[in-house]
Amino acid sequence: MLNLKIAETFRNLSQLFEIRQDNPFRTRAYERAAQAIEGLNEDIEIIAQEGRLREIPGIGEDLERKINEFIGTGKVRAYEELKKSFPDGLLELLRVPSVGPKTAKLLYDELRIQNVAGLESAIAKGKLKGIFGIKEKTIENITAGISLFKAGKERMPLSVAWQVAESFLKPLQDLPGVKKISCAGSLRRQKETIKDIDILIVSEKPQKIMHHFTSLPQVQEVIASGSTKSSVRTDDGIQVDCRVVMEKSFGAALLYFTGSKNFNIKLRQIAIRKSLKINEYGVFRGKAFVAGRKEGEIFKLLGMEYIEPELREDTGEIELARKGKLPKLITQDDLRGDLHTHSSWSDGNHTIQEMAHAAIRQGYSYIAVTDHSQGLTIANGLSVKDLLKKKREIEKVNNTLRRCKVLYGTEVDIDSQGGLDYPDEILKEFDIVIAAIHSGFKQSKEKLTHRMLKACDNKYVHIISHPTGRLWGTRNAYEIDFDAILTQAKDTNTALEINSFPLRLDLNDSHCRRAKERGVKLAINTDSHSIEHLQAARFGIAVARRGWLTSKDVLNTLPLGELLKAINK
Ligand code: DGT
Ligand code: CA
Repeated sequence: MLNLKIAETFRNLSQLFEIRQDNPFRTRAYERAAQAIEGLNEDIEIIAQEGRLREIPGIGEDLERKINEFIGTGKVRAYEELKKSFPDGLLELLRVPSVGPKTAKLLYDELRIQNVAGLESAIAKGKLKGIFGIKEKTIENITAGISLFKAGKERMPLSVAWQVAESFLKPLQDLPGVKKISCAGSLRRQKETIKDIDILIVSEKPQKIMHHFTSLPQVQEVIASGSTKSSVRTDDGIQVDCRVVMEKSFGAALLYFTGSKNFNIKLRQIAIRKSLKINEYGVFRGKAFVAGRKEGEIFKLLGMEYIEPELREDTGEIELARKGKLPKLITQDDLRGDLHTHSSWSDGNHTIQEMAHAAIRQGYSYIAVTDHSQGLTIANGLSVKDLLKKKREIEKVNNTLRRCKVLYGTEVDIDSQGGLDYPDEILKEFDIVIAAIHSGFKQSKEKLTHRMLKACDNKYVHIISHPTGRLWGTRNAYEIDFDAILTQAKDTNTALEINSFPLRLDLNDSHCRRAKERGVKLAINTDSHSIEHLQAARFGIAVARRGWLTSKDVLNTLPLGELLKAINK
């Protein structure tokens, strides 16, 4: 899929324009196009083939031509030309959080810093100190940004890993001779970040499969190629390992290569106690093969229930499986609606009606359109006057719908003191209110916690959205006293959100588990700014499953009537 590459090209163009102090409208248009393309859940080449590029928000004639040029030639000439007038490492430098185009230009003009390595060494030598426009705090932020940047290079987010994995799984599964195919490793466990991708195949013609695998067009480098195992690197630098196994060993191999390592070790110890030996080929008693075809038969032989991949971390699941007491994990089919989305009333790309129809296609029976509140002008927050108009539009749309209801909602901003951006008499008019912090992330832990506790305390607030503010590769979670928040959420009947947006995934799996233990409800929302984003619910579901959640722990698995009752208790 070229989606991410095209988005990256447009983002780079936008940033180079900004450094050059080009027309700000053009600069923003490229950034907006990059965001829209990143958010697509469809292969952009297919959209182009079907002549639908202009339907992507922000794509006009010029960008349509550039996308087609990239699909045809692998490049955008205007970008290649522009790049030549800047040092090579400059774009890498711009990937560092806290280094925007202005800082990058300053660093280059003053110190001739051209890449991340140069920046690191300049900071170490104290060279940034005293440069006009760079404060002590800026240096601290850049230093933290460098470590985020480096961590982001080592592991990719789950959503990116799935895109890459699918670009391998799809062509391979259709090959004659492929009997079974599955991903394994951290991807199958749906961890939030993935180092490399593991694929397992059952086939009687391993060499043919290996040949196809290593010859796929996205493969840039073959790291190792054997008769049943090969490793390649894609043009994005991502490693993919593929193994072909025999059908009778498929379950054992899947179990072994899914891991986690700690889980495997514990399982092996249990096997030994039962005088069994377990490895990637099967389960053996002495030399006799006793099981291996399916994971299920191996778990049974070890005296335990089937353990879902997301639980396999050796954090208590094995013990529960032996007692037959594992939780029945939530699935995507359990979701009945989305409680956090944006429409074109604030900063979303689609109308309320379009969002509602997308929700119906997703099989939902409700969707809350929770546009931003008035103070968030950067996201086109709604004034009180606009709210009335929006409410009327929702009523109109609801009159045309039978199977789905649009809920009148807001994502109200929590201000720097914990106050809310609409007064209570406005808040009480909404069907659903979610509250979130959008600024002042650098406040102390006490202050941030206080803001959130205060927001929970407002009786009109139903959900706290993206509670830790983490943005993958860009911003670490801010510090909060999560235990205090759980107590307050429980006392005030406030739910906490799992924001499924791929670069947030906030709360994370361990937060979910703690919330569940304390009886705090969660809501799995997408924060959609476009109809395509609704499908990101699968990533929130992944977090919820890793956090041991069942459908009972999640608010938006309830039918509408029960949901409204539950939030207004
Ligand atoms: P990653 O790639 O860092 O995101 O995480 P994984 O879990 O995919 O790790 P990876 O790719 O190194 O290995 C895949 C699975 O293979 C791992 O989850 C468990 C199994 N495995 C790897 N090395 C060992 C080992 O030394 N001992 C045992 N028992 N299992 C291992
Ligand atoms: Ca792996």
